[in-house]
Amino acid sequence: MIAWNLSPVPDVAGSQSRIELFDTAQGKIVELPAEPAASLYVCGITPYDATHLGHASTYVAFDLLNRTWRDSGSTVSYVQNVTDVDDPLLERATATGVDWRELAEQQIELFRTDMAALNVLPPDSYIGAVESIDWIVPVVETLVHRGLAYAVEGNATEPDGDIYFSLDAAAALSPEDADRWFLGQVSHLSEEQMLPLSAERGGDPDRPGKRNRLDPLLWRQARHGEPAWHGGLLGSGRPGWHIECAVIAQRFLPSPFTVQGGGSDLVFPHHEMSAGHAWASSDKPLARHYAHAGMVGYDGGKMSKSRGNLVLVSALRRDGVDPAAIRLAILSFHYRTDWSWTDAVLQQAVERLGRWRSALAAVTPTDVKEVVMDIRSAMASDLDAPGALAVVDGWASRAGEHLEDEEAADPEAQGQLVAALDALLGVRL
Ligand code: 5CA
Ligand code: ZN
Repeated sequence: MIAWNLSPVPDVAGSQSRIELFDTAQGKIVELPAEPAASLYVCGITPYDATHLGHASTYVAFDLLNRTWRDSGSTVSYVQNVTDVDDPLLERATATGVDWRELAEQQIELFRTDMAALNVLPPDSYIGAVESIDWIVPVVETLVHRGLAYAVEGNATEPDGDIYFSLDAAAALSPEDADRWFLGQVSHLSEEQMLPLSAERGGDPDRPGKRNRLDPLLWRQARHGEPAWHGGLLGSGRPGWHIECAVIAQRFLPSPFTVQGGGSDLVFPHHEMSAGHAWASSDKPLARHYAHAGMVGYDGGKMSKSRGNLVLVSALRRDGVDPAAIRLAILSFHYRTDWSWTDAVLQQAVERLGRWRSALAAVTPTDVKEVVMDIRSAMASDLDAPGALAVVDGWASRAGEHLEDEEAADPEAQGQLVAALDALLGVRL
């Protein structure tokens, strides 16, 4: 599907060097490989309640990685999916009496306009689950042929033939291979810790007939009233969630690609299982590194539709909030922390943006050099956006003192600073 449009990233003199990022799978900060071509997959929306501040914050976090990488001289191949058919979307469509395709289309369009407004660079490939089904089916067939997936018998309510991934069979593959996949590779959770998370996040640990309670669904047979597609030997149905991302990522990016990203709610089971599917179907690791953004709540609690406290980017924009201020509010928290959206957070961002804009009148070429150098070093250090904002704050307060006695503005320096803040932080002054 089409992504969204954004004007090109402005040029900034000089460049970033080594980039450090926290890798969830390794449990520590690592130096990213200094390669000319980096690759990034970020898990996209399930389009039924887009775009709340939590979504926005996760995409802004990986946009910072994208921008920091580009600033280091790498090209970045960026892929994002859209889970445009899945249980929660179908449930919401039924509950609201809207066709599921129409609901998805509306929400995807809203997401595109929100992302463009927040100055989030678009992915090179923006791929829906529905358009991937023809690529997913042969991969699941391969897993069945290799004895790494199996069909479960039905019962009074469920049909025969739902296909599950065998975690135990996959974990036994190539034990001597240093790159091999094992359960817990990404999350480091124990199976006791995994079970409740699996139930909470789309899994079905209590389904009878599964070989391991944590085995995830690969292919769901057609049910009455649900959309279904031809599945070759698998029968008519639709794909499970984790296989969608594994197949899309492997189709559009190298194996392994550099960074798999998403919110921390995806560490388990989603990224754990996608990594297992990729390994079991291709003998190649999915990604070199796994990075996760913290969860955003509202006023100290969870942000959720059922609590009626979703803060939507589109609603803020409708109220006249400058999208640059929304982005600055997000950047005021380190991407790995869990934080809460409040009116005060937004107010502080609006004021900060105002201070920066006024200070532009007194910017000098030396200021630009220093600010750019210090932003670069903050961003290279695990995307320390709050550190970068502190750098700009420092300049703005010094510049503020000189506003009165400044003879004439320096339009060239102004242009350079505006370009740098846009290119490096995605903030448009
Ligand atoms: N379609 C799947 C991924 S394949 C999905 O999780 N969709 S989603 O719409 O629920 O979330 C989209 C992205 O936003 C995911 O990366 C998710 O981790 C992230 N996300 C969801 N809720 C929050 C939140 N409250 N705070 C931060 N990030 C969030
Ligand atoms: Zn995903």
